[in-house]
Amino acid sequence: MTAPGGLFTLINPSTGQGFREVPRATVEEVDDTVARAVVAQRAWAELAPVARADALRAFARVVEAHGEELAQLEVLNSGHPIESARWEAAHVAQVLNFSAGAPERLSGRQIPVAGGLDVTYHEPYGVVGVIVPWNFPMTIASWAFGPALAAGNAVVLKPAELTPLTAVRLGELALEAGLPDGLFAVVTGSGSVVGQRFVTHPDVHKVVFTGSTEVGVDVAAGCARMLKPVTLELGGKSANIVFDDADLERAAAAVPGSVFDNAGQDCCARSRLLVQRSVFDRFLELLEPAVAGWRVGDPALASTQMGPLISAAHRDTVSSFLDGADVAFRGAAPEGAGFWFAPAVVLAEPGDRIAQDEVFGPVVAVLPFDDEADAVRLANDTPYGLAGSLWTENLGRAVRVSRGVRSGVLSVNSHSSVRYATPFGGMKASGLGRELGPDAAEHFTETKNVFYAT
Ligand code: TAP
Repeated sequence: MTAPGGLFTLINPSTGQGFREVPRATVEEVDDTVARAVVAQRAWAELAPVARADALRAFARVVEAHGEELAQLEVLNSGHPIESARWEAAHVAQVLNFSAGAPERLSGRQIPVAGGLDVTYHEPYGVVGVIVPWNFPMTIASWAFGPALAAGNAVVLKPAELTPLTAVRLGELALEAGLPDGLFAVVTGSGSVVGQRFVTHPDVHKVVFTGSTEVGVDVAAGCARMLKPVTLELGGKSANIVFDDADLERAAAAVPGSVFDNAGQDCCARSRLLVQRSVFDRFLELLEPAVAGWRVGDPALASTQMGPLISAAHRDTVSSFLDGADVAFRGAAPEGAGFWFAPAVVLAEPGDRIAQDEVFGPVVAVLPFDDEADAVRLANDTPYGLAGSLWTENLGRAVRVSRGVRSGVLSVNSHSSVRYATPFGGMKASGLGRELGPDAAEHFTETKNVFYAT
């Protein structure tokens, strides 16, 4: 295979072996794709809302029919355990089906004014540029392309260079489902070339960026220079708060899933475990067997709960967090080829690097707290504000603490964060704007007000 911008070799994180080459698009190729998207979008926006809804449902059906294929691609390219990857493929179809309800519900308003009729319309932006990271390649992409298409936009999607395969396949499946050529295009390549071109291209009218806070700030600054709206889904350092009145057995059993899921490469990972001092030792006793029982290994096996990290370089970064750390105990991981890393539970102080910075790996920092006010103070004591959990049997406390923690997504006696029907996004350095939920499609429109004199 040859490509004007060169090729990038994909590595299977379970084996460390290269298995495929993918083109790196040039700026000229991005520009050609955007030009086709501009044409496709005009026709798409003129379709009857019910026709856009039908087209998205057809896309959902094709994704469903290819769910196993998409899941297997994610196992190969990203090292996700097969059961997680199956959930992810099904979730993409659910997001499309949910988004298909939007075109016929994006109604404007009729506002009473003197001398005529005043009406608001939800107009699509035009072409939306979507930049996604490598940790959940297909689900995160769908949170943007589903509602953006529903609202009448075209989408150009840039997957992370490390994990483009499911995005590329989704682009092909959109065509198989009958979506017009150019309406949903996937461009592989680097962030500094393809992603940046989305930021600077005058015909890309909105950018959705999911990734690190550092790059997100640059993308937002570039968009500001173009007066281009941007949605940012960024990093996290979420707290999992366990009060002494909680069901401790249940809370401890849930910890591994809350932070080691996807090998901790999850923006919502509850990577700070805050435990009330009166039950601190007891809780760690309950946690140790739960961590030891967390099954790390071959992602192709249905019994596997955690696969490898994404790359050798990322494993080095994660590993550096354990240098000099007070490791309480660790789980198991395979030896040999592949970017394996045994889950780790670390005792930490609030100011420690491991208690402040996003690790993006299967490492949890445990800290004691004294009372409710202390728990809220500690939970808010990082620049981030994406997700979090609290475990308590006291309803009043659940209400007070969930209102006090500055995070976009919280769960009580649970560590779930994502549902296609509910809003998702971060506060503080974790982002700007919301995805998913009842208003998702509206976020891909701008309001036009028209006064008809009578
Ligand atoms: P980044 O390095 O920020 O990369 C994210 C995406 O941005 C990739 O597609 C990357 O392309 C692209 N990119 C890099 N530099 C760019 C630039 N100058 N202009 C435009 N695009 C650029 O993040 P990552 O390491 O892939 O992902 C991990 C981070 O994402 C973590 O901080 C995590 O918390 C965050 N994350 C947040 C969420 C939500 S929903 N809040 C979800 C998942 C992940 P290439 O890498 O291909 O060059």
